[in-house]
Amino acid sequence: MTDVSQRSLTEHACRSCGGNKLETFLDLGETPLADRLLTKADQDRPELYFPLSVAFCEDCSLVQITETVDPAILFADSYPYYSSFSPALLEHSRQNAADLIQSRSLGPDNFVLELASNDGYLLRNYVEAGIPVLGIDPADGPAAAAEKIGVPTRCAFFTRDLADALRQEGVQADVIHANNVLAHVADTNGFVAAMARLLKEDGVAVIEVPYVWSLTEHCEFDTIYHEHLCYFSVTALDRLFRRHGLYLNEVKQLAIHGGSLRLYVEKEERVGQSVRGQLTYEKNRGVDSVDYFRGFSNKVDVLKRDLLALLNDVKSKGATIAAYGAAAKGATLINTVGIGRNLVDFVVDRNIHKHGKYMPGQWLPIKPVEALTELRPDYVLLLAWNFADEILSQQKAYRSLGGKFIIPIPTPRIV
Ligand code: DWN
Ligand code: ZN
Repeated sequence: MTDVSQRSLTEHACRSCGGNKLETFLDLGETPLADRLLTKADQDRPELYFPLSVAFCEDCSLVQITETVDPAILFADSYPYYSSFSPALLEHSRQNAADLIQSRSLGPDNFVLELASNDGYLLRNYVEAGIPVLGIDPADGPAAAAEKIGVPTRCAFFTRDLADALRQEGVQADVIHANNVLAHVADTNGFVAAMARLLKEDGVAVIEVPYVWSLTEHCEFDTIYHEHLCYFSVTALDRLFRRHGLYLNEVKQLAIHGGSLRLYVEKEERVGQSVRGQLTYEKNRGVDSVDYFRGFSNKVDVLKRDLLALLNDVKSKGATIAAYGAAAKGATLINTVGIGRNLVDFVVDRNIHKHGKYMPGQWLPIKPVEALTELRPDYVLLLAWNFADEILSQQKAYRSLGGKFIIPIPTPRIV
């Protein structure tokens, strides 16, 4: 056990249990906001940087960043993330909805609510099945896109007050979806309590979150950024839900986003083997203790060093390098490793809302994907490595011309 004086305890209170025994185990320095893409207008004003440190709570096992950036800065105007630009994610969501429609015999008398419904990528499947829905999302662009495809959407942050107002309106949901949002909310307990307010007694909340075990095991440190306040284990989730009279009864491990959990949370306690087994799995590996996380910082340093060495090596031999995926994780990677225009000439992305903008911190220009076959860089650093299969297959033409991809995570390699 490290001497207490050497432990970097923070003055922050735990986002879940309020405890004060938080030990910082990874410090990524000060970084820009990962999803705040830059425009030419930003060239004349300083970019916002914030500390990016990760701590472990000894009381409830929650892994969390210590800084809370105002959500109005993170998510409101010009939030660039649109879920529908990923065919893999659309299929993943379609299957999720189809399974629930079938397993719970959902129909026109039922109601499905989604928190952080983005551009309607998931709820569209219920609308097509004739099932009443409501989406809630604070980003005006994606919310407007959802309405355009017939998904009723409230453009707002999901809070206790909004839940109370919706309950007054009679909103009670058979299914509540909340994908990649629980980790994003500053008021973690308020969000869970608000969800409980709108869930029918026999309803189910189906929640997807990135899995902290995947993050540490595959060194996915680039998925750490200011939008992601929490990094969940089953152990920490179980305690969080119980605090609000909810029970994590089933869990599925998913490959999406580098390794996620799909949680089935209900008001009746009937914890199944999938949860009991994962709790035991985590306990046996020490995921519920800070010792397990203490070695992670060294793993990150080795990956950063190896990636920079690989990029410098190909560059020193006269090669040209671009990048694929103007992803939030890509912003963390380029800014914590130090990948600037000295190494990478531009980034491509399918999301048209990102074209003509620049990557945070490094001002790498973002272009349409066609730039790869037009400008033919020798190498492409795959910032959206979590979609490697889909993107490598999509980029057969570039690769057939001799183009090579550099995949940075979990170990830097050329394919
Ligand atoms: O929690 C979050 C995760 C789940 O998604 C949000 N904070 C925002 C977002 O994070 P991200 O930007 O790192 O996620 P993605 O979805 O991994 O980003 C992939 C990027 O690559 C997007 O900009 C879309 C783009 N893309 C592409 O250009 N061609 C994606 C695919 C699949 C493609 O074929
Ligand atoms: Zn805690």
